Amino acid sequence: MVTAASIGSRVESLASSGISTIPKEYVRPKEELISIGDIFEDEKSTEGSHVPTIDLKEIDSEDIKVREKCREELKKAAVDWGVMHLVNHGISDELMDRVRKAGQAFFDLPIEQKENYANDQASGKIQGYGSKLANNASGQLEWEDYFFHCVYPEDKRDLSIWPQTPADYIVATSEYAKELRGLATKIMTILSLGLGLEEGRLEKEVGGLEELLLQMKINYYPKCPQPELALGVEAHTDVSALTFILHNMVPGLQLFYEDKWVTAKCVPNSIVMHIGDTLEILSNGKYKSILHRGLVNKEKVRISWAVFCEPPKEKIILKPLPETVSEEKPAIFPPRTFSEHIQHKLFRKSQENLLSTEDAALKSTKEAALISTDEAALISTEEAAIISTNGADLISTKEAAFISPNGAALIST
Ligand SMILES: O=C(O)CCC(=O)C(=O)O
Ligand SMILES: [Fe+2]
Repeated sequence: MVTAASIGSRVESLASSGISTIPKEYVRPKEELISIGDIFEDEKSTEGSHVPTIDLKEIDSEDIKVREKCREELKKAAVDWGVMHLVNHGISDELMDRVRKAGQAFFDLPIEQKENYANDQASGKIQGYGSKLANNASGQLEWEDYFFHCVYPEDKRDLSIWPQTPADYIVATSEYAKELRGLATKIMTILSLGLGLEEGRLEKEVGGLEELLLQMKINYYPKCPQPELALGVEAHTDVSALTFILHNMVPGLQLFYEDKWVTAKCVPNSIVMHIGDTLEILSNGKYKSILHRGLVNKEKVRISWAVFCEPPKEKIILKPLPETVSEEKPAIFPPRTFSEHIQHKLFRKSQENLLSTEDAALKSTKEAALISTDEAALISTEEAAIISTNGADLISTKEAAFISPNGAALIST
C-alpha cells in the first residue's frame, strides 16, 4: 500500500510517483469533503460575492477627495472582508516576476538538492525546505511542500539558509521584501487613520521597522490525482498583522465569506493582502482576519509566495487599543503576547484532535477552520511541543482567559 511514510516526506515525490489514489493521510474528513469542488470551475463562476480589488494608485494623491476615496475603499475592504487584491501597489511587475521565477527555479531543482535546505522542526530549525508533519492521531496532512524563511529586517535574516540557486534568488527576494515593508507601512497608516488613530500608531504597535518580522513561505502545491479529496492548505486564519501573497496565476485560494467558500480570482499583477489576527485584535474586531484555505488540482502545479508581517513574539502585549473600546463596544479579545496567541490556537487545535470521530463529524467547517493554523504551526514547533506535554496545565491556566467571544460565537453556531 502507498502511504506517505513509504514514499518519503515530500508531497512532490508522492505526486510524481504515478499514484492514482492519494494516501489516506491526505484525505479530508467527510464533513469537509462536501465543500471541496473543482477549483477551475469555481474560479470561472461569476455568481455570488467576490474578493474586492483595491486600486492603490491614488493612495497619496494631492487631491484630497481622490485620495480619501481610495483610502476609504481600502478601509472598507478591511472591515468587510479582511482580504483584497491590491493593484497599482507600487511594486513593479518586473520585480514580482523575478521573485516568482527565482522561487519556481528553486522548486524545479531535484528533490535531493532541495533536501540540502531541509528544515528540522524537531530540533527547532524551522527555516528551510519542509512539508507538514502529522501532528495528531488522525495524521492529517496537506498537499504541499514549502520553503520558509525570514526576509526582513535585514539583520534578522540568515542568508546562509537561503537558496543559492538560482543566482537571482537572494537579490530578487531581498528587494521584494524591502518594497513590501514600505507597502506595509502605507497600509498600516491608512488602517490607523481608519480607526481614528495617529497615522503611525499601528506600525508602532506591531513593532515598527526594527521589530516587525517579515517571514516568507513559498507554498508549492504539486498536481494532485484526487484534488476533490485533499487540501493544499487547510482552513485557517493568519496570525500575522498583514500577509501579502503572490502566486503563479493558478487558482486555489478560497475565503470563507458569509458562510460560503468564495474562490479568489487570479488578478494579473495583483498582490493578495490579508488582515491577520494581530490587526483584528488591535482593532477590537473592526478589521477582519478571514478564514481561508488552498485547494489543489490535477492539471497544474500551483505556487504561492506568502509574506507574513508579524509582531515580536514576546515583547508586545496584543489587545484591543483603548481607542477602539467603548461601553457599546467592549474589548472582545483578552490581552496576550503573539507567542501566547499562537499557543492558544495550537492548543485549541490539539483539543479538537482529541475529539472522537463522531464528535468531529458534528463540527461545522467554520469551527474546524478556526482552530487550524498552518502558519502558527510553522512559527512555533517548540510551543507545539509544550502544548502536547503540558496540555492539561494549559487547560486550567490559559484556556479560560483566551476564549474570545469571537471564538465562542463560532463554536456555538
Ligand atoms: O496559497 C495560498 O494562496 C494561501 C496560502 C496561505 O494561506 C498561507 O500560507 O497561510
Ligand atoms: Fe494563510
